Amino acid sequence: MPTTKSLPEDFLWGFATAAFQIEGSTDVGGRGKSIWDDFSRLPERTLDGKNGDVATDSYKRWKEDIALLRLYGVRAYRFSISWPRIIPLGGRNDPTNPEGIQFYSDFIDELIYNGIVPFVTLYHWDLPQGLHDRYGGWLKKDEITKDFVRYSRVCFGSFGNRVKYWLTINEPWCISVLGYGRGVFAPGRSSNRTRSPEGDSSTEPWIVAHNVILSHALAVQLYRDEFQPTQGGIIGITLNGDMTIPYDESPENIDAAQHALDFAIASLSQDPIYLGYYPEYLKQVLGNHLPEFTAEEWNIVKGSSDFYGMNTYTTNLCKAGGNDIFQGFVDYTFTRPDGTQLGTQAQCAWLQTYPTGFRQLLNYLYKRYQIPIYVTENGFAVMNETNMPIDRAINDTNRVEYFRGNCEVMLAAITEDGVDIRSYFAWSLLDNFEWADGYSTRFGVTYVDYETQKRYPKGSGKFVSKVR
Ligand code: PNW
Repeated sequence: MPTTKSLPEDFLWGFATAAFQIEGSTDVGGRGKSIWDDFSRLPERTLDGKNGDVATDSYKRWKEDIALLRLYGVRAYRFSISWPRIIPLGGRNDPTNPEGIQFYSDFIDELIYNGIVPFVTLYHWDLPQGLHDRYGGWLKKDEITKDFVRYSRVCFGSFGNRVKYWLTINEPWCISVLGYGRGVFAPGRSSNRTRSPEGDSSTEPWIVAHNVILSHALAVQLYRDEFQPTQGGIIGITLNGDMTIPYDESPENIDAAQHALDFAIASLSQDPIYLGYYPEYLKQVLGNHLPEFTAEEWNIVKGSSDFYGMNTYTTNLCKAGGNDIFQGFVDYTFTRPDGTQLGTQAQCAWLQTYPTGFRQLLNYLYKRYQIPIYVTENGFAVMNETNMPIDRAINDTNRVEYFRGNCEVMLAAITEDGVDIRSYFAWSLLDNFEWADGYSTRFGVTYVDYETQKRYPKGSGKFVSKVR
């Protein structure tokens, strides 16, 4: 078991959430609409047909959430600000909403009062619907970059005297591929016409990724120029990416695992941001569908993150010859050649426990980018937890095993491999609106009874609270 003695003194550990997944109260407090509001209300967009109107009611129960954080004794809390609460229509000339600003200001004060470090994400997928309607949101570079920078300015100006850790954007890959390629996340655009009346999966995801990266980089430039010198915080982006390993020792599958890494991890944002170029394999696959940055833009993009923000959940075995462009034409499986499973299966198909892969990925990223790593998400959804009686659900041994394994290898990566890791945020503080899965998949270390909104700490919450 990791102890206080083994993790660095100032290591930030705690739990993470995102505004749309917990707040509810979508039409309260002057909030504008986000692209997830209507999308989640459409038929068949979420597994259980539910939407984010109530979620875990955290807009109203925020003091309960902070009491939970205190109970777990965390050092830090990662949460996101809802753009449409700050600027209801979203745009650079639209009015700000004092009530929304006050909400987060009070929240931040209360965290600090309780000795909890706020770690704040500016954008966790709840784009103001107004911007999507006005000009197509993330598709329109000249508009979205300016609007995101103005939103960031309002946040740095309002909260930056107290917030010292900023994440611009959560997971460009999910925003672009799931929102504009597969069309399973808002705004649900896709070439698949049974899913979406509009969209072009061959071009839009790459345009969106490009604009997301540029918006991030411009917000960082603003922070560094105008706020960092006096506020003294750090800023970066957080990127999803899971480890990939070859299915077997055949040369084509060894290549496939590297291609998958190039595609899912290095490609869309990591290499551009940390190294200043795109990986060859990505250019090869996307050809002229990959928008290039101008020399001036590259200057802004390269080095635009003070650290590596890492969201990671699992490891995939890779086989050559897949037909899914979003995975770099590589097939993923959890079943080894001998028929055994890589790890314990989670409720979502894409997730199994595999600590060794987490350690490999930490080493791979640190070697490749040579920058401190902040683990900003890592978590597990126990199978069938939703249908269990509460007393069984809170006894979540598979989730405890997941965290035990990953925390052990993380400690080994720090102490034995010399990887510079500065934070660990378990996803998530409490069960919440799991996007397209609705409430049917639970990632929380706290069980939420959605009838009563009562919170019940699970075994995993108690376990992670001892990892420090
Ligand atoms: C992350 N995938 O999303 C998000 O940052 C969280 O908001 C979310 O609740 C959490 O992981 C658990 O899903 C992901 O399909 C969504 O590989 C989908 C994938 C990965 C990450």
